[in-house]
Amino acid sequence: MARTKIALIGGGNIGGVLAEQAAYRELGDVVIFDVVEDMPQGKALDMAEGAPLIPSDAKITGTNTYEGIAGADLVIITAGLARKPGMSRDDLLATNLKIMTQVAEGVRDNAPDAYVIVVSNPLDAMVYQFKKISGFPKERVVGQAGVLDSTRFRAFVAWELGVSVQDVSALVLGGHGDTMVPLIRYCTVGGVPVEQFLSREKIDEIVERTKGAGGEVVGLLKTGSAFVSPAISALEMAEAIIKDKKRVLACACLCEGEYGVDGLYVGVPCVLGAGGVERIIEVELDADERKLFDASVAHVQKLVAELETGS
Ligand code: TXD
Repeated sequence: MARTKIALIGGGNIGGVLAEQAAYRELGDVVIFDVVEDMPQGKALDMAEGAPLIPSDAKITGTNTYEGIAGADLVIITAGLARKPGMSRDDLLATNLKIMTQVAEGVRDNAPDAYVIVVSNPLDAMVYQFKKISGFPKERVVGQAGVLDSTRFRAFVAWELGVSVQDVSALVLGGHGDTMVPLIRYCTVGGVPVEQFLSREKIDEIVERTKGAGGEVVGLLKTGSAFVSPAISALEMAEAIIKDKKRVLACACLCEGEYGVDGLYVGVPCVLGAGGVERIIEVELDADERKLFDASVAHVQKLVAELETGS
């Protein structure tokens, strides 16, 4: 049986970590596509030469043509500009919209049966654009944001309590931006609600840090944005699909009625397995959570409206 073929569109910071981890964990054979000549080939060669030490028999190659991704089973898209200090994710819309349109055409024409995970920012608008241009069914097009926002929330809670990161579970819904909605009531430590461990003030501090976590890293790096944690987050989703794990993860899914949202990609919990987004889970939101979620959806709606007018 042939190994799963994983195509990475964009071989920059996130694409590089994705390639390394996907291949070294033997999730599948990996091909890196980028518009920069020779760069994906160089990264692939470097990783392939390290593979005997891991050891991994997965093949890693690089390409500058879409024919190179032909027949991919899974595609992860990180192509596009990343933030620099002072920029919001939304500032990337116009440039990344053009890039995403080209990418969607390339994937549609060369890997028509692929499952697709979009990572490029502004995430909720980019995954919407990919779906629109590719015409792929909604089960096969999903965006990565909630896994990253949730893992950041988990890390902050675990550090505060001095417990294993593994024992903290968290759920962050809504758009991937300042309006994201970390759900305090659904954050647990070893199954116990976090509110039994931390004061409201402390929790609020952690929520604010989670919302600004991407910006905090950008401010320190200065030359780009976070790339290890976003790559590992996307891989968590990729693995759920490849291994049919039916993981319950917060992902940007096309909502068609769920949560009262119609026709927009927003972060909601879903079951990810061999069928892609197999189902969206509707958790109960109280009045305050609902208000925050609706505000986040309104923000995504505004971005998508800008996208539709081509700005
Ligand atoms: O959680 C999330 N969703 C994210 C998303 C978390 C962090 C950063 N996130 C976004 O991912 C970020 O704002 C960017 O929009 C993407 C990629 O971030 P990365 O840090 O990997 O950016 P790089 O290092 O600049 O890499 C982008 C690559 C680079 O090699 C370009 O040459 C390439 O994209 N690129 C293209 N590839 C294919 N096709 C086209 N047209 C193209 N244009 C540029």
